Amino acid sequence: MTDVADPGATPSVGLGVVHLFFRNQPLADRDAVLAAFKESEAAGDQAISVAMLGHKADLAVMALGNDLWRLRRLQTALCLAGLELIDSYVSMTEVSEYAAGVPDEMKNARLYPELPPEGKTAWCFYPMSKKRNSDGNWFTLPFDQRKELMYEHGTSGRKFAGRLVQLITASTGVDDYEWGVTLFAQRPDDLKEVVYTMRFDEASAVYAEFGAFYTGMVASPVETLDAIGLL
Ligand code: 76R
Repeated sequence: MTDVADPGATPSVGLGVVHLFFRNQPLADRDAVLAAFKESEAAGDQAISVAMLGHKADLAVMALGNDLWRLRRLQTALCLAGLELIDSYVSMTEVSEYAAGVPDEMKNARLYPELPPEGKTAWCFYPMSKKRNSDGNWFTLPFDQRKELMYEHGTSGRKFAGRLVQLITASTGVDDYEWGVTLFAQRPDDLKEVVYTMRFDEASAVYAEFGAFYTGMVASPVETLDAIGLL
């Protein structure tokens, strides 16, 4: 990571994260898009490219770095390359308050993940919040009860060990939901199965609210641009 000058653009711990969703455009400039990825990588950031399925987007770029100005520069470069930015999500890496007791190594993997995980190219992203309604309010539950529910959540999640990596990034106060959920899996049906399985955990069944789901395959920028027809 390079040194950072503006504290207002630098999380005191962890990394800034931006998920950018683009539609390919007839006049987009392939070389300029590839140069934007290179510049981001050279600056020490991670920018993961994903070839998306369906109408919601053609290309997703998930970028992580400790200087939000650099993330902004990547966004600018991709827009100037002629891609149309059609959706986005802003968040930051964090260690969940329910994981405060885990070993430092696990905390570091949450705060400073190295992405993408090898062999896990099936990808999805969606934002989620915990309910704050009269029929269920996560935030009025005592901490011990929330911790117990998250323990149940973690236990069902660990059944997918080896098949799937979750990256939860926090967005309370900076985007419309409370977290961004990014999943990297071996197979597309792992994505479906983990989300379905967790629906039965009380923390999700009673308290979770979801935004739009996005799905695609992680690949190198070159492969991704080939796949979306930006030649
Ligand atoms: O960090 C850890 O691995 C400790 C256990 C754990 C925490 C604290 C954990 C494990 N999660 C945690 C926090 Mn998760 N997770 C989701 C979703 O579809 C849904 O119902 C929700 C979307 C999935 C699929 C998933 C998978 N998790 C969180 C939080 C933050 C809550 C907070 O801080 O208040 C959210 C929003 C969330 C949502 N979770 C796991 C998984 C999986 C697969 C695991 C096991 C991970 C592993 O063992 O590596």
